[in-house]
Amino acid sequence: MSTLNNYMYQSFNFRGKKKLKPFYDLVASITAEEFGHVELVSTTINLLNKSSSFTGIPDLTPLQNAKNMRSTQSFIASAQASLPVDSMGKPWNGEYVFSSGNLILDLLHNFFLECGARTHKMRVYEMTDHPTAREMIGYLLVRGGTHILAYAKAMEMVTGVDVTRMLPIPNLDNRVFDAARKYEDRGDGNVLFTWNTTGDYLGIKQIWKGNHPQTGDKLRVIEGSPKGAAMPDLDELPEEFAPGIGPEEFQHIAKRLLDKM
Ligand code: MN3
Repeated sequence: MSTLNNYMYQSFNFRGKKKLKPFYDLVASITAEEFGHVELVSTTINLLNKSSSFTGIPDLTPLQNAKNMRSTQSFIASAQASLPVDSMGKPWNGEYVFSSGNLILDLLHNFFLECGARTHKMRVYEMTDHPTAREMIGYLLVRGGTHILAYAKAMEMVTGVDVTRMLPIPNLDNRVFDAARKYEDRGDGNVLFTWNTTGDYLGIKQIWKGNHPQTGDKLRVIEGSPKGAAMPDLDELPEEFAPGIGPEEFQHIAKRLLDKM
């Protein structure tokens, strides 16, 4: 949420888009990627909550497990789904957006934000061996790594300071993580996308070039978006009244019980 909204407002507010096109293109195209990442995390949360309840009439207490869940609110205010809150339920808010209008300061902030996000991902990875969670974290570790490098290279272009010498933060290679290794081997860590096929945002080629400072691999810009994968069709949850249209099974059970009364 923070990377998406920070880059989104910075791109909307960007001054000197023509003169500083590579930097505008970088912030704008990474915004597009972050939108996809929020959806990926949201989908993962929905999948992880699977089987925390059962389908049954209210008197059977089908949501009984929710009482002892960390985010009980997710079972009350939503149907066991994602909400823009942290792991303790504290809501995300607009104060987390930094859009100073100063390009170096914004790039520095974005670099910090991505390094912080990388730290959080690594810690959450250490908390769970759930394959769905790990798959998501492994993939995002690799993609987040490209964003860290992209902002480091952008800062180097503006200031001459070789920020890439600080990397990786934290100092641990992505290949240590089982779930990240295949994405590294596939070369996902060397690619930036334009998320567009009309020739816009190709200015990122002026920043994303040369070789990866850790692997030596050639950095590539791909015009367009990554291939993606099929979206899971999330099951209906009659016990949460979701989606609430045509939960046949639930209606039948309830009707049978009422008929008996
Ligand atoms: Mn990112």
